[in-house]
Amino acid sequence: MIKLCGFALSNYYNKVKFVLLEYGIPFEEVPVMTSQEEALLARSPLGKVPFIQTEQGNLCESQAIVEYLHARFPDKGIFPADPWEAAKQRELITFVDLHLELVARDLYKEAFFGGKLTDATKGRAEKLLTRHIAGFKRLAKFGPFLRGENFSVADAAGFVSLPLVGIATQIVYGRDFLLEAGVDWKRYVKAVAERPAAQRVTADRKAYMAASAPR
Ligand SMILES: N[C@@H](CCC(=O)N[C@@H](CS)C(=O)NCC(=O)O)C(=O)O
Repeated sequence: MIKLCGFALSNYYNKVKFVLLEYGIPFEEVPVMTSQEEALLARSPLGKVPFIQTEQGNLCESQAIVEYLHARFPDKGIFPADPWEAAKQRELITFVDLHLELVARDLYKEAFFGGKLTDATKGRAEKLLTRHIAGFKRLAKFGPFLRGENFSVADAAGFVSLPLVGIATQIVYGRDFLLEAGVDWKRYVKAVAERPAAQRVTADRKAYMAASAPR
């Protein structure tokens, strides 16, 4: 059985977990923390999570994992058969993961971990996010899902990462860049949260946070 390694606070871990749950693929969760220790680097070359353990070896990078799951379990329909629709879903995932979340990630040190960012870092992130959010808004349908009326695998990425972009910008700049640009991620997250897979991901994340909170 596939082993999903990481922890329930990680958005990329939760993206893969959401896909596994949503498409009914059996898996086991194995708690692994990020680190730069050789033992982990041998399994996940950057010491990041998530990675999966399969009969053939370890595989990291959430999107590579999702693509592997799609190829290994073709009857689960993670991506649709129509090449255009499948590509549009991949396009959205790239926007969420690369153009939004990865840029907002530079803000997490100050937003979530008590650190301080330089004005240069804040300025760079603001410039990029402003452009990338405008692009994302042109692409995503929010009808209520990213591709329109129907849930798609792109929503696994949107659900776990859009809140981080909104919350991090709100904390660092005092303005939620997504809401400000007219991307109502709160309404979107509510719609996706009706799915049992999303509910499980959220419940496990909350339980993880409660268990690791200082007493
Ligand atoms: N591109 C990677 C990103 C994974 C990632 O950034 N994971 C975070 C946790 S959410 C991590 O492991 N951070 C530790 C580090 O950067 O060393 C993916 O899609 O899986």
